[in-house]
Amino acid sequence: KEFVVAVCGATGAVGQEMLKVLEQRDFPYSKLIPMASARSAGKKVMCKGEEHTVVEMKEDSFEGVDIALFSAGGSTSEKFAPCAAKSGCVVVDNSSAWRMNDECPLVVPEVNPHDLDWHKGIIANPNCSTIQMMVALKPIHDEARIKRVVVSTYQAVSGTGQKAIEELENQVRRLMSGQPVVADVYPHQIAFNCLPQIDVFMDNGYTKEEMKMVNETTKIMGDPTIKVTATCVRVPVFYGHSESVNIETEEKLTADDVRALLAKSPGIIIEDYPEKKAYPMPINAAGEDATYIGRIREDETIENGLNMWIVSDNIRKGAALNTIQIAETLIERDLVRVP
Ligand code: A2P
Ligand code: 11C
Repeated sequence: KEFVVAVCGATGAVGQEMLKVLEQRDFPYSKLIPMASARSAGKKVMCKGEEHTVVEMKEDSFEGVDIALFSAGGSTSEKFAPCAAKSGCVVVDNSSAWRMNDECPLVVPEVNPHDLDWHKGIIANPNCSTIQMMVALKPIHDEARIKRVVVSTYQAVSGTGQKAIEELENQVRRLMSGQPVVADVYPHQIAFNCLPQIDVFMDNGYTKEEMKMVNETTKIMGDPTIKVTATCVRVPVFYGHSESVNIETEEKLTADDVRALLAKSPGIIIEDYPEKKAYPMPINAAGEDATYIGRIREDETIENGLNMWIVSDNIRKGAALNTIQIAETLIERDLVRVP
């Protein structure tokens, strides 16, 4: 069977990557409808060698659409996803709007595909930094029960969207030619800098991005007892989020145990050869599908502790690819319908 598929936010950083992933995986659509704001109506996008015209997303745009892949920002999803679901279209939403809603499964297909079984029309795609950490942590949790996670992230500007990619490019160019820089998307210069703020600050002193990692982890793992604390940092990298993760487990796992376990787990490539100076780096993960894991070590300061370094392309596994893998899993499980 083939499906009518809408890509909502088709002109954005993630939407453009969704079109690439649909093509690369030969996703079974009979019709593709790229949607964006009125600003982009009439623009052309390509998929599977065919040109498609972008249409303005409106409340009645979803009649006859089977699957809508949303990446057009939180407020747009809040407004349009319910309209889509009401007209019988299954929404896979990449924004943060629906993630913690009890009616919406929050899914990483390698981790909790079974949660798709109870969807009611809107399925949420987790935050990019959460997704790659889940791919790495799930096999360890199943084997040794994770008690606590301490994570620090090094996140690429593409996570913010197309305008932020351009801002880093422009700032680098201006600085290299001795001109003053303008910060518009970010509160400070991002070129040659690190910003320990991603998204807005909350009352508890953490940022919203940090709290997404905390809250989304327990929902995806289906285990409220896992404790997570996070520090999220924006770095001047275009594509690929990196994470330093410290894990405390109930049972003992050696570094060799973890390497063997993760090497046979889905979606993971181990790159851990210190003698060859080989470890995951965003420049190598960019454009790839896997989550790369290296620097696996036992934490010598506690009884059952591990350290590792996790890198993945935030636009692919962190967004477009995971969204499309969710849609593929819906098809496999015969769940492309709104109950
Ligand atoms: P547009 O290009 O017409 O503004 P990014 O995350 O890279 O900034 O991309 C955001 C995506 O979401 C773009 O495709 C953008 O379309 C789309 N978008 C933003 N606001 C709306 C809206 N109100 N209705 C439909 N699409 C929207
Ligand atoms: C970033 N993780 O890198 C964010 C982008 O909740 O979907 C994704 C924001 C979200 O800036």
